Amino acid sequence: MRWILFFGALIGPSVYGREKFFGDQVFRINVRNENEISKLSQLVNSDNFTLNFWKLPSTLGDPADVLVPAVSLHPVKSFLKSHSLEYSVTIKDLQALLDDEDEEMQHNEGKERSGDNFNYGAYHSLEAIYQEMDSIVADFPDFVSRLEIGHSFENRPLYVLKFSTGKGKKRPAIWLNAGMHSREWITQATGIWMASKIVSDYGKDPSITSILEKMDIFLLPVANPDGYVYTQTENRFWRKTRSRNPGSPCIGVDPNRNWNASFAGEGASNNPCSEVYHGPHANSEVEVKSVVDFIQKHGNFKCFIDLHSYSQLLMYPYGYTVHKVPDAAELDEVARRAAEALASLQGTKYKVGPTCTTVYPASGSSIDWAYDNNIKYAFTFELRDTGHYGFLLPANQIIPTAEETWLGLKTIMEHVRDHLY
Ligand code: INF
Ligand code: ZN
Repeated sequence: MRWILFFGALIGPSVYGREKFFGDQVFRINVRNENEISKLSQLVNSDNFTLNFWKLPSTLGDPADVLVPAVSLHPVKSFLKSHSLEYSVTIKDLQALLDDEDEEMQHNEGKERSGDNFNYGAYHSLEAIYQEMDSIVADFPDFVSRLEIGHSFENRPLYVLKFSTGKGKKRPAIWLNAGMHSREWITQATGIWMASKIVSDYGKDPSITSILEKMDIFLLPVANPDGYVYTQTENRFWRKTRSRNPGSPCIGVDPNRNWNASFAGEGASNNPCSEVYHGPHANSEVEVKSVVDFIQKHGNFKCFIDLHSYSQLLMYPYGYTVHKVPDAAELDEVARRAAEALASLQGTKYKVGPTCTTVYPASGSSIDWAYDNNIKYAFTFELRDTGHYGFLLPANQIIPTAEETWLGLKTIMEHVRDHLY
């Protein structure tokens, strides 16, 4: 059922205006060696195919996932064949998956408009997520507060939930970040689910209770609100911010290359049209600068967790160099225990390691900045799945994903609680 035009006015989010992907497919391209990676980079850089890479090949040899527009299917296939690059089609009908997702969202928003409670097993508009944040604060006023740490480029508020039992005392703190890459919808959904999990389990789950007796938790469920709205109204696969790049028709900066950690180093691009464009200078993106300023002003953060999707990875610094961080052994040990805890629920397997050798070099990333600014326990989760649905993870996997991720997160937060420095 599609939204119908009443007297010219859309009665729901303008999904009608959203870009269509009829006939588009997603290819998984296997790269086995340097030579094949360099062949693939020809494909990446050739603008006559207008490809959108969902996942770049990793140092470990994991394949690349690329959205191939219908018009490019034939020429890309012949390119791959002529370069004897192996590939498979992981999503045969992208628009069909998008239609299913739209259908589900409209159906759910209709139910909520008629008074149903917030459905944590569904994807939501930015407004609905912000409303749910407010109702959590309203239900637990002396435990949860809402902070506005700044505004996005298009002037949307950046709302953070602060969970504190310390009666205003500044305790060592944990930062939970989600939705920095707007198309990674499972992360915003997991973020708001975690808010509800914390308030429902405090006082019942001894682990979260003990963590909150010693530390404060700050949660930013939608770190890139402009991008998130854009994925709902214009292009579902938008990754970056929506800032304007003077002198370029291309919009946005990759917020995970904009942090002041080997800024503009390897694994970032100076081309505003690139999905990994680092921006004109570190913290150029107000969405990044707002988090940096808040954390620096607070001065007592010990843990920074950044939720991304997809690939099922749990990574720690560095992305900007192959050199190990001084605390590599400890971070690796904690991450492996966290991945085990995560897998204990439904067997979901995560790979663990430093960003640079687990995926690829990446400068200017959030966790590298955190680590180099004395926030020792810095991790990135790449949530479900490993490419079957990719960014279009069905809503029925939201709660199972959030539940398992929570076990991994608690493992990390318990370690931080017991190893304050
Ligand atoms: N992560 C990749 C990225 O290109 C890999 C990564 C993770 C780099 C963590 C640096 C730090 O940013 C995602 N995942 O985009 O969605
Ligand atoms: Zn991401």
